[in-house]
Amino acid sequence: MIEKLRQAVLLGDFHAVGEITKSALESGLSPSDLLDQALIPAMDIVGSEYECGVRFIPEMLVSAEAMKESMIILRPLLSESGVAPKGRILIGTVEGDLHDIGKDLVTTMLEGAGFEVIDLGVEVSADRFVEAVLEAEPDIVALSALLTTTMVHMPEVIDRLTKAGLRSSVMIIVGGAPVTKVYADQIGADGYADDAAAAVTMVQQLLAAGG
Ligand code: B1M
Repeated sequence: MIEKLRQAVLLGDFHAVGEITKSALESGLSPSDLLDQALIPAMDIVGSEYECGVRFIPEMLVSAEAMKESMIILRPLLSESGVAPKGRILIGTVEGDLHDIGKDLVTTMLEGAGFEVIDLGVEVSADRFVEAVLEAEPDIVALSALLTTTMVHMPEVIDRLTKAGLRSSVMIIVGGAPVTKVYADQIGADGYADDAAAAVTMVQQLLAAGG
């Protein structure tokens, strides 16, 4: 079942992805089994094939859309919680970057852990983050970037928040494939997480430490 799902994502077969996801859940596999063993590994293969020149952007997009078909089914299961919000998180993918699957996964896991999440979407400018912080007064701002060329917008957001006098009222966490703990420290972020589960732990730790 796992292998079938991985193959269906690789082929970008939307219909099969939906059907296999449902059957796999019925057969007792958990949403995180499907995510960790089929969906994320499939996207890693897609990325490697793109890098090697055997896959092109439209094919990469078709696989991403197929993965989303599965996520539509998995998301409510991953975010089942029923607990009162433990804090408010503002999340977005930074300017120039339209990758949203990882950000959406972080959002889902945070919601599942009982946080209220306001998702600003993709290609979010530093100014938009500042505006949204003023409007929503979140506890934490979460920045995602998937490109080495867009992660440079993370310090820009931090800088803009500082200039707007808002830096001390929010904590900032960063993540995404090219982002590292060293980079997070360099740019003055409060936290870094390398996957969605770690993002939940990081948010919990920061809120516990910050009171
Ligand atoms: Co893009 N792409 N892409 N792409 N793409 C990558 C990222 C790439 C690594 C592929 C490769 O070359 N091997 C490469 C980046 C190289 C680099 O900069 N280092 C790349 C490139 C080059 C590009 C374009 C520039 C291609 C081009 O046009 N020439 C272009 C850029 C467009 C743009 O953004 N302006 C582009 C376009 C696209 C598509 C539109 C076709 C599509 C995105 C569709 C979508 O998101 N709606 C796409 C895809 C699908 C990928 C790969 C194949 C898969 C990304 C993904 O969804 N992974 C990717 C290769 C790869 O990652 N294996 C690739 C699954 C997802 C669950 O993982 O997003 O890493 P990820 O999220 C993880 C963690 O990173 C972390 O938790 C998540 C869950 O565990 N995380 C956080 C993410 N955000 C976090 C925030 C946190 C904490 C953790 O706290 C705030």
